[in-house]
Amino acid sequence: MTRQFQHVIDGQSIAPDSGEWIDSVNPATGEVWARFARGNASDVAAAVAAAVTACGRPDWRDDSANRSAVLHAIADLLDQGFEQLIEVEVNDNGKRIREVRGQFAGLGGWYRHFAVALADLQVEALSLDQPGVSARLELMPYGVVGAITAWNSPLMIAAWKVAPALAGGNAVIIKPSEMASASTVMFAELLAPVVPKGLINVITGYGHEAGAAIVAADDVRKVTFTGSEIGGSKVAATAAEHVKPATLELGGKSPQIVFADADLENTVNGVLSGIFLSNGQSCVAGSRLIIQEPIRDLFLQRLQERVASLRFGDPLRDDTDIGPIANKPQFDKVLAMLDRAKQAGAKVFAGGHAVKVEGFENGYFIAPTILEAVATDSEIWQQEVFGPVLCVRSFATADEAIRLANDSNYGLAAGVWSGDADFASSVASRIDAGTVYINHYRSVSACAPVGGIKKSGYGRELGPNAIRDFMQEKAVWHGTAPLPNPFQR
Ligand code: TXE
Repeated sequence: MTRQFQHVIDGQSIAPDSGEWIDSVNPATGEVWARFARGNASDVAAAVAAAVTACGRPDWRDDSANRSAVLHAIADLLDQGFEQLIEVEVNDNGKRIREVRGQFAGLGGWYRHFAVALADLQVEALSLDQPGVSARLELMPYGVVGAITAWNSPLMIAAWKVAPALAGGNAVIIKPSEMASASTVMFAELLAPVVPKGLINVITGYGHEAGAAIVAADDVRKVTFTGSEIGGSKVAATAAEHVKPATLELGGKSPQIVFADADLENTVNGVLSGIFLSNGQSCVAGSRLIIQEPIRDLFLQRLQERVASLRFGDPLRDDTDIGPIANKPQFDKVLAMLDRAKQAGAKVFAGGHAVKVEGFENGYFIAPTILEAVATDSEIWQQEVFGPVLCVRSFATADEAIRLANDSNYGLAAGVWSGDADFASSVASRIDAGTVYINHYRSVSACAPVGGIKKSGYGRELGPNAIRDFMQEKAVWHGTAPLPNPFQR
């Protein structure tokens, strides 16, 4: 039976004003399993009105102890209730249940971190360079924040935006992807008993309709976006037109630089998890393997062996290694890029094609793919695939490796693998990316900023400034000496 997911506005489940719905296809079966409300400007206006009221209440805006208590309550409820969100997420985007369970078991932790961190938001005295005055720095919330998220990890991406935004005294309107909205709607409904009405609203629908209406709404004072480069640039343009800041977390083509002295098995594990977890549908996917010539053949052989042993299957089963690609447009996009790469002469070491899985014949499965790009200006080497595709090039010297790594329009993440920690550290300093991992990959922490440079976007999420990024500074001046007559002759 098709399940139905409505908007969540002012703590209530609300049907779409348009009366229209968007089908969601289960990517393992190819069948419609749910439908989402098709949001429009009228739905957005209702959510904005609720959010304005909610974040204007003094017990929210001015009471950090209350905000902390609400965030703790959200964290507790997620710790107790996350299991009930897992299956809808797997049905929606095909992510393996083990990965979804791992992400959801950690959801409460993001909210708990910011429940504690907001205690650091103290009013600061400013030391001025003038006599007769003193001043202090206050932080004030923006008010209503629009949080636009993608289909690959909807609730983790939402947590990175919602938790610090609430900690800073804002209210949020989340617009999940039209490809995978179910878990976000259920998340808001689950939290309704502990979140004051109107602080967390969810409007589902298309980006150009519901998403664009959120960005354009006058009372939405800041936007935070995760998604494609095209979507991000449209959001930024609309935000600029309406004079509001936007933070953009876009794609990547992250390099993994492997030096000949790296620990072989550890590095193989890191490279495999970097590209093939979540089928490569991760913004930090380590999709370019830049490997030193002496170990190239052995390393590729180890990767091929490991990839050959992976089991395709039902993403709801714990023993499945490879589930489907998240949706049909993404499946078609990945296969088209693979076809073009092969036509351009790429040498395929593993995969490179769709896979029929018994019992899931209409599912969107693609074999984990390893290929050697012929040219550094080829599409497959330069463009984000957002799929299970690892491109390989070899190098002789560290300078060459760094040049290859930095020859990209993106700059989100990178990995450096070497047995010499000091050397690896010096290489890391020369990589153009928002995050560089040494002999490690993929970890995220509320304490470390995440974000990109170049076409990977701008602004950061998480890290020590996460709450401040959802607040604005106010300088409050006090005169402490009598003022002279300004027109005294
Ligand atoms: O992204 P979109 P899609 C990349 C990946 C993928 C491609 C397309 O390469 O192949 O993006 O994915 C909303 N105003 N990433 O189509 O369209 C949209 O409704 C306001 C990288 O999903 O950018 C959704 O909620 N909102 C990535 C969100 O933006 C708009 C994660 C993302 O959708 C909008 C996902 C508009 N004009 C895809 N247009 C990552 N960095 O992790 C779209 N949206």
